Amino acid sequence: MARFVTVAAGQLGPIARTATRTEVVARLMALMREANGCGCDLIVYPELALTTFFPRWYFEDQAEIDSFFEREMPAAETQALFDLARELGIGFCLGYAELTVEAGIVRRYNTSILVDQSGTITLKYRKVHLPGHAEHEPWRKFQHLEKRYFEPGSGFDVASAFGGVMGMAICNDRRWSETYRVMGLQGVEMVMIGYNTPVHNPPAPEHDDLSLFHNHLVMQAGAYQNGTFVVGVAKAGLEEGVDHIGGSCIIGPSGEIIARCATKGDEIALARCDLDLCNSYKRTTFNFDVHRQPQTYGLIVERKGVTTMADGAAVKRE
Ligand code: CDV
Repeated sequence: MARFVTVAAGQLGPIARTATRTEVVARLMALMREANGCGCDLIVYPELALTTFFPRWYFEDQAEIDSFFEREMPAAETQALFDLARELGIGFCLGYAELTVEAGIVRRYNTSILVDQSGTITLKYRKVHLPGHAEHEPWRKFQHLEKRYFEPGSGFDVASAFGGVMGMAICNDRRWSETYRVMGLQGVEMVMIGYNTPVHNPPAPEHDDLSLFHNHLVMQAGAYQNGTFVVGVAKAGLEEGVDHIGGSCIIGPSGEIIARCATKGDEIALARCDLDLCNSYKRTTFNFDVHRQPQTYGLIVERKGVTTMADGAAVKRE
């Protein structure tokens, strides 16, 4: 029996700093209703989908920083989204800033959850690759303080849900081949990735014109090389003076984009994904059991940065 998942990329346009959770959740619910009306089983929302992208600002007041975080999921303002999902029988993937207390220590993560059609959280993922910087860098047009406001998560788990093997990653994770391969080794069939990507890259403005190209390049490569669907979903448009790419899309295991958003506002793009299409890639070109040579890949986990050989001696590249 074929395993179809009809999935929507639930792209958001900008969220103002003054927007309340209730206002944002109303927008998420409108997209959910639209996706449900189109027969979707699942809708994927962006990274940090409940607030503006706050790491663009340097804050000193911890209470102000914490105002962007969720202490509970669902909480009073987000309960309505869970209720609607249960009522409609649709699942969702949602990114948010998570504040939790572990053994008496406050932890802050950039998190995504996968919620099934009964409104139950089936998988939680905490962003591993946190981009940007930890200190205030006033020379930038805007900050990217994820390394200050979050700590990294610890793994790329997958879950059996929606009739397949589902995984998540968040924004910068999508640029790292390790992200997809760790899930590929667990048989992932659909990777859901929310993102907030400014068009302008302050340390490398020469990349600005390539932002959309790089967005699709990495997700299409990750999909093909692991025989999986990838759903990439933007918070797009001009948010608090910073322009963010759109380009939300659904990619098949062939690496081809099979659906994509056309605007930089609230919009869904959807595809009926036959998860069994993954098998053709997983059993042939990317049959890991047959073709991988893990005994030659040791450096990938042993070494973090680049060491080059200069004059026969190992030299660490700064
Ligand atoms: N939210 C992100 O992780 N954004 C990064 C930017 C800073 C480059 C990204 O990889 O899209």
